[in-house]
Amino acid sequence: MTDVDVVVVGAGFAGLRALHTLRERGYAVAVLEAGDGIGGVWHWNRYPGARCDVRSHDYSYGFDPDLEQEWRWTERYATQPEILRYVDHVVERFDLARDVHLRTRVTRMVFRDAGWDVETTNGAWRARFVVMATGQLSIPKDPELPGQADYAGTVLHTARWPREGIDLTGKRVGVIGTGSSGTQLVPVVAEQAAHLTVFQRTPNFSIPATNGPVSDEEDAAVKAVYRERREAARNSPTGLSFPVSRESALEVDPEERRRHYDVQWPTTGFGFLLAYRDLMLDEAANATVADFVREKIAAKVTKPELLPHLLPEGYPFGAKRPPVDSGYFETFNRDDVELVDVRDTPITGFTEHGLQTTEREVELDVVVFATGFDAMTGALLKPEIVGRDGRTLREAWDAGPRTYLGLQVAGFPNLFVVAGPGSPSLLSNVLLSIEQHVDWIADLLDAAGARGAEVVEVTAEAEAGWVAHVNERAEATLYPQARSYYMGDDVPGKPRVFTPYVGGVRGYKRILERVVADDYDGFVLSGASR
Ligand code: NA7
Repeated sequence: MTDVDVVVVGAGFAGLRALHTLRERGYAVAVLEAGDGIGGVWHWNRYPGARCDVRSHDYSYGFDPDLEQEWRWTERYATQPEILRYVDHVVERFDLARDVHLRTRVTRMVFRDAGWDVETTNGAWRARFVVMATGQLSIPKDPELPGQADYAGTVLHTARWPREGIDLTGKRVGVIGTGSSGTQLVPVVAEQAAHLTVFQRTPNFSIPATNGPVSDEEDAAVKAVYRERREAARNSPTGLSFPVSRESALEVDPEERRRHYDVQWPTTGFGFLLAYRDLMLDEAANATVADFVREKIAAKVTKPELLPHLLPEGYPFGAKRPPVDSGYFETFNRDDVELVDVRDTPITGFTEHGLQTTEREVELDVVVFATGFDAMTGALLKPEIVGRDGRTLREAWDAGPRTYLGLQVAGFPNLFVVAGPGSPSLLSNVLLSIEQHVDWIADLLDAAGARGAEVVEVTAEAEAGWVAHVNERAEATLYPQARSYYMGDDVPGKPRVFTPYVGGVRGYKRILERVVADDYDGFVLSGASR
C-alpha cells in the first residue's frame, strides 16, 4: 500500500491541474489513470474530425501566464491531436508524468480512519483525501443492439477509437448518433468512405464552427490581453470570453434581432445560446432563435426530401447541447451519403453483413457508435465508493446525484469531485470550471490543515439546500423540456434529474466566495491531525 496525502483519480485536464496545484502546495499526490496514456477525454476520443467546441485560446490552462504566452494554437477550434500535443507540453513543462500511474483503474474506495483506502487494478493506495477528476463524459455508451457477435464487420465507438487509426477508404460505413461526436465525424468519414449511412434519432440544432487558422495577428491580439480575457471569462455566465447580451430577444425589433443573429451565428459557436439573455428562459424568445437556426440549416441542404428529417422540432434550441460543426448538413448533399431516420425505421439489430432496420438491411463494413456517454454520474459510480457507515455512493445517489456545490457528497468525507454534478461545468467552458474547482478544493485543504482538521465533509442540510437550489434554477429554464444527458436521459432507467447548475460560472463563483467568507458554511472541518 502506497501512502500519499491526495489520490487524484483521472489524468485528464482536471487531474493534471489538481496534481500540479496540490504538489506546488506541498501535498504528496498520486494520479491514478485507467488508460494507457495521459489526456483524459482527448486521449480516448481519437475519431477523425474530433475537435474542441470551445475556442482554443479559452480551452487551455489559465494558471500560468508564461504557459499561455508560449503556446501557439494553430486553429481556432483545436483538433484532438493538437490538444494532446498541448497536454504533453504541459506534462513535460511541469514535470507531471512522474506522479501519474497509468493502467491503474480504481475499483473500490473505502473511507476509514479519516482517510481512504483505494483499491485499483494495479496496486493499493492510502490517502487522506481523494479528488475525483474522472470527467463528465468518459464512460462510453453502447446502443446494445442484438446480434453484434454475429456481425462480420468492424464495430467502433468514437470514444474508444483505435490509437493506430483505421483506414476507411473504400469502406461502407454506418454512423449511429448525431450529437457532437457524430456531427464532427460524419463530414470527415464521408470524404474517405465509399458510402456512408447516418442513423439519426434526434435532429440537432448544430451551430457552424467557422473554424480556421489562427493568424499571427489574432494570436498576438489575444496574448496582449490574455490576463484580462481570462478574468472576463471567470466573470461571465459560461466561462467564454465574449460579451453577453443583456437584452431580451422579445424586446428588440424583429429586423434588428435578425441582424444580431446574422452577426452572432458565424462567430460565437456554442456561445450563440447567449445571443440574448432569455433564449433559455422564455419559450417565445427561444422560438425566434430556433426558427433562425432551422432556416440556416434548410439553406444548406439541397435535397428537400431530407428537411423533415434534418430540421429539429419539438424541443427548444439549446436544451440539448448543440454541436458546433464544420460542414455537417452539407454532407447530406452528397450522393454517397444517406440518412436513416431511426424514429421512422428503428434499428432492430446487427446482421452478419450490417444493420437491420424495421424496413431493410443496410450492408456495412464498419459500424461506428457515436452514441455518447453515461454522462456526469457514470465515471463516479463505476468504482464502488464506500463512505461513512458502509453506505455506497450508488446508494446515496439512488434517486439521482446529490452534492453540495458540486464538490462534495454528504457522508463521503475527504472526497472531492472536480466538474461534478451540481456544478456549472457541463454548461460552461469546462477548463475554466476545472481550474476554479481545483483552486477552491486546494484552498479548503489548506484551511483544514491550518486548523489541524483531519476530516472535511459537508452537512446533509447543506447538500439538501444545494440540491433544491440547483433544481429550482433548472426549473426556471427551458432545459428540462428536451430529452438530453443534462436530464439523465442518456441511459435508460437513470433517474430523470437535471444535473448541471444553471446559475452560471460567475454566479457560482460568488456563491463559493460567500461560502468561504461564512467560514466554509455547510462544511464541517473536524478532528485533530497534530
Ligand atoms: P451525445 O451528444 O450524447 O450524442 C449521442 C448521439 O447518439 C445522439 O444523437 C443520440 O440520439 C444518439 N444515440 C444514443 N443512443 C442511441 C441509440 N440507441 N440509437 C440511436 N441513436 C442513439 O454524445 P457525443 O459523443 O456526440 O457528444 C458528447 C459531448 O462531447 C458533447 O456534448 C460535447 O460536450 C462534446 P438522441 O439525441 O439521444 O436521440
